[in-house]
Amino acid sequence: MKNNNSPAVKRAYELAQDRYQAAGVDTEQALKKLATIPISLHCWQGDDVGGFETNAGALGGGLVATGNYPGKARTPDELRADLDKTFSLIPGKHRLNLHAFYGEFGGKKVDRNEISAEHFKNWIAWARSNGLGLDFNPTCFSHPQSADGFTLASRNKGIRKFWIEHCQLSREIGATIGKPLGKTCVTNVWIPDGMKDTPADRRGPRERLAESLDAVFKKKLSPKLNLDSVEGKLVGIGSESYVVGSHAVYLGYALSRKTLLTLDAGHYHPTEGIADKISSVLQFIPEILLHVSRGVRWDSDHVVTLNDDLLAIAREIVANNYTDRVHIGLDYFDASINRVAAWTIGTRNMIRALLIALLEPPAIKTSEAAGDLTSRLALQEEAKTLPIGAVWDYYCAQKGVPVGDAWLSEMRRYEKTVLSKRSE
Ligand code: RNT
Ligand code: ZN
Repeated sequence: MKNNNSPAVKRAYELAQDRYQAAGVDTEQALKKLATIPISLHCWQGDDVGGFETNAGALGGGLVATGNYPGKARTPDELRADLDKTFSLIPGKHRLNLHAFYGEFGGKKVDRNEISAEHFKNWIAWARSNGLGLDFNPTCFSHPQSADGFTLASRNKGIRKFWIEHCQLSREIGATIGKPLGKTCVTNVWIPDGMKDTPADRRGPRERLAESLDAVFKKKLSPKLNLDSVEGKLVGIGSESYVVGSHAVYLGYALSRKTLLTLDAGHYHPTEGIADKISSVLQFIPEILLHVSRGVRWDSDHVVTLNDDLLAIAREIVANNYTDRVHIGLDYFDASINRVAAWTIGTRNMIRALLIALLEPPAIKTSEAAGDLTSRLALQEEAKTLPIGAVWDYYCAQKGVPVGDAWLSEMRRYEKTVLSKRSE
């Protein structure tokens, strides 16, 4: 049951509206604003970071998608169909984040340093007809040239050159994508380079990385079409002792070279969140990209849940008026549950967290400004049980997507009629 026109949803909303109004919050305005914030869904949740290259190899770069839930997308058409389904369960207009190895290569071997926008023309046409924006990523893993765990920071000049070319082409594709969609593409560079055990030289690889990145970004592209971002990391599988592209490296790089910086929620110490970093780095960097993820004990890329970390991230974006400067992307991959559900759960949570932030009673901020920290804490705690659910349900109904857990039965229907017909 879709429940969309249920009078109960409307009634509950009207009661909630009164309640929020008493707290100084205009729910209509919050919903209007919410509709303008796109979330970039990561294509790689749909097939366990597999990609569509001819003779694709195993997943590399220390990335692991555990689980073998049936029905994963095997072709670009299947992945798009799964995304169509997912987008029909999520309120608002959003974006898709593509990785380079999701190109359509027509059964031919097209190496990473040979890709072009031509290989993404179906994605562009699909995004266009659905009013979606696209983002892009060079794929610097799962490839023989990254077999020893090094790419842009490799000692080997030929290997560095190969990945520089791949990243250069990726940016060009980003810019080409940006044009027909009329929406800027954010191209994010993440590389796996690092060492399992204690390095003897921490400096050399970082110098080589900076030099390679300078070559990658040498050509100026219009920021209206493409924005470049760099993503650091603390540790990875196989890079437990040293990651060349640490947070500090990329913070310095982004500041000095004027690129965007990507903050991935799973890429810091286990108790270190990214929420506090948002207003820190935005003092000095105009725009950032987020990879909203959920690490459980390590960078495990679990499906994003509505936990304190997520609420804090959304709150920092909204409370500081950063919605134009923060590009919100998701980054997780769970192969142990239905993949359409994984996308839907995480994205609905991201939007829900933004809504909660938009509904924050203004008295929280004003009490702090007045030095009344007692009221600040009291109001922060009271705000937690304001009728957010009624506003969220109404938003879903307004946007024509299932209310509450009604999306689950729609997803099950899709699973039964489409996903269960797929075999490996
Ligand atoms: C890896 C990074 C990176 C990848 C994707 C697939 O630790 O988070 O963003 O997850 O590029
Ligand atoms: Zn990431």
